[in-house]
This record gives sequence, structure tokens and C-alpha cells, in this order.
Amino acid sequence: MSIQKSIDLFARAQKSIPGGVNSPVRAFKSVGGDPIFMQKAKGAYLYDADGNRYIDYIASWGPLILGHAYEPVVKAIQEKALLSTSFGAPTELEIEMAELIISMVPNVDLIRMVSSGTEACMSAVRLARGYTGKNKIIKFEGCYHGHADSFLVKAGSGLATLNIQTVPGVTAGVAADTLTCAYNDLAAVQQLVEKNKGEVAAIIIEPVAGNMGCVLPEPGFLEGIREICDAENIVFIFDEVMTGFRLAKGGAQEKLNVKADLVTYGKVIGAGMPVGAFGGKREIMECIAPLGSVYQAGTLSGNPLAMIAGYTLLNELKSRAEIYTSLENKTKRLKQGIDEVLKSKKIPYTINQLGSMISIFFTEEKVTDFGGAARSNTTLFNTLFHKLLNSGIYLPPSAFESWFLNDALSEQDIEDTINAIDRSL
Ligand code: HOZ
Repeated sequence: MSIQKSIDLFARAQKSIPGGVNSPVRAFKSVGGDPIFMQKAKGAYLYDADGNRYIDYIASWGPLILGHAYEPVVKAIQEKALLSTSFGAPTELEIEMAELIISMVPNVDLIRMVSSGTEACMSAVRLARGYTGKNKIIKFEGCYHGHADSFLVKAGSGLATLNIQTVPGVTAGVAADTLTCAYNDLAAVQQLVEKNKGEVAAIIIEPVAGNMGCVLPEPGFLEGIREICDAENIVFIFDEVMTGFRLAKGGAQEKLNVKADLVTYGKVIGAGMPVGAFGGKREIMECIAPLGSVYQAGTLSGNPLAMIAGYTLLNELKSRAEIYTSLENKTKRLKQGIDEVLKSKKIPYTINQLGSMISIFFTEEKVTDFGGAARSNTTLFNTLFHKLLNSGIYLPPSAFESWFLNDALSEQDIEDTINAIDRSL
């Protein structure tokens, strides 16, 4: 297959955009080669600038649960755009959106719209600090909560992909307020809290991690943190940018039956449009301006195009609960197929999967934290990535990102993917 147009576009992009991309993982730096430039997508397929078709396992990093260019969403955006692309004033649609989310997600009394997952997490942490009057936060190695200063400590996603340990520009003071420990290490959380008694405002976590590859919480881990937070007046924040409305209509809180105090969402709230949100307990959320003095604002917050896109998607997810079963079944079939292939080839591997999130790690060990993910054979992942790309299958261009399935994938797409993996390795 020719990717000449992508090669030319990348050369051109590097003259006007840093590294030729607007988000680092897209540059293919860790997997090698030139990034593929996309032109359009429909359902389960991406089409690049040369017209090549790819089965998509990213779904725009999660939100396109029903596939690309889903007709009801596109139609709703088109109709809304005729009424204005932005008001900077309240609209009824924002109330409908808040009501819809509150009806779908447990433990959310009030919700505030923002414009990205980064903004949502950054605002939730500020709110937790304002509410508790404490400064420090605990995050987990390999978790990624967007690119606000406080989160760029031992972070996953692009930082893990590009092996960036310390980020110039983040002051030592800010970094010192972010404490970290290994995912799934409850004893380490307890010790950090003890050592910083009365100083920890929040513990923020991806309840199922997707930014170090897919890593699941061990039984009792989230429940244990919940108990610590209750005992120490610490705000427990679930970053559901990836898991929200994907693992279940009520996200990881529903799927894993653990309560968060605050929850953050990202692009899924806008069906892939630029949007995010944070919400949770009334008592905490009432500290936000204009009710309280924890300040947070944005002209594009509650943008009508993002709202109608998200409302249309979420409404459909609410009324068609069977989507989650069908997504999980497809993902389980993919897992089973890959299991058989890798076993028959005697390649050491571990597959982590929950709902429609899945990752392969080329290692014998069980992967429960970033250390385990980092010890896997990423060179083999990179080989697989390129062989699949050449077979028309688009995986995340990093061993440290979860794959996301969408409902438009057919059984044949899954079988084709399994067969391509078989041929590739
Ligand atoms: N950091 C994002 C996924 N975890 C990648 C964003 C993008 O490149 O679009």
C-alpha cells in the first residue's frame, strides 16, 4: 500500500507544527516510521490521505463508542450549527446534558462542563484543594490526567511513550505537591498518607488505567483507597476520561461498584468533540464559582455543538444498554483469538481486558502497574504495530496506550484482526 501522501504531508507539517503533530503520541516516535494522515472515517474504519482503509482500534482515544461519523450525531451537529456555533451565555441544552449525565452516572449531584479532559482534571484537583484546605495530591505512576503541571510527574501516555521523566517548565514547588506510588500498591498509598498526615487533598486515579496500556485495579485496591479517603478527609477523584460511558453507562463507578467523590470526563461527553466535565458530591461542587470561591471558567464550556453531539451519543447509550454487552463480547472474542495465536507461537504475553478496553503486553508476568508494562517487550509491540498497519489495522502507536473497540466493528473485522496478528508474528 502506498502512504506517499502521508509522507509528504508529514514533511510539510514539520515546517509549521512542532514535530509535525498537535499531540506527541501521534508522531509515531516510539513505534518508528512516519505518522499516517487521516482524511475521513466512517463506522469502524479510518481512511488515510492516500485512500487506504484501516480497521480502527483507537476510536479517537475512546469516545467514538458507536463508531465514526455516527449519523444521528452528525445530523444533530449540522442542525445545531445553523443556530450558532457558540453563545458564551447559558442554554437549555446544557441543563438537559447535565440532567442526562446525572441520570446515568452514580454519585454525581452537580456537574460542570469544560473543554477537555486536562481541564476537567486540573479543575477537579483545584476544587479538592479548595474544599479540603490542603495542598498535596497523590497520583499513580503511569496514570495520565492531562498535561496540567501537577500531573506531569511519573505520567503515562505520551510521557511514558517518549520516556520523558522530568518536564522542564514544571516548577519544583508544583512537582513537590504531587506524590506518586505504584498502581495497585495499597500499602504504599497508606504510607504516603501517613507520612503526609493532614496534607493530602486528593487522590486521583484512572479506575481502569488506559495510559500505560490497559491495567486493571486488583480486587480491593480501589475499595482500600476509598476507605483511606473517608478516614482522612481526602477527596477521591476518578479520572473517567477513558472509562466514562465506555465500561458501562455509569462508567467505572458502576462497573466496579466503587464510589468516587469527584469524577472527570473528557471527549466522550462530546462524542469526540472538544469537551470535558467534572462533577460529584453537591457539598464539594458547591465550592465552585459562582456559588463558592474556587474559580473555574471558560467561554467554550457548554458549547452547543459539543453538547448536542454528546447528548445524542449518551442518550443512545442510555437507551441501548445492550451495546455494552455487544462491545464486551467483541472484545472478549478478540482476546480469545489473540490468546490462541500467541500461545500457538509460544510468544510470552499478557492480555489485560475489561469491557471494550484491551492491551497486549509482550511479557510473561502479570501486568498490574507501570513497572510491569515498562518491562514488556515494546520492540515486539512496535513490530506488530507496523505489520498490522500494513495490513490495514490501526492500533494506538504506543505500547503504553489502551486499545478501544467501537460498536461499528463487525465480527468479520475482529476475525480479520486475529488473522492479521497470526500472519504478523
Ligand atoms: N494522550 C492521548 C492518549 N492517551 C493521545 C492524544 C492524541 O494524540 O490524540
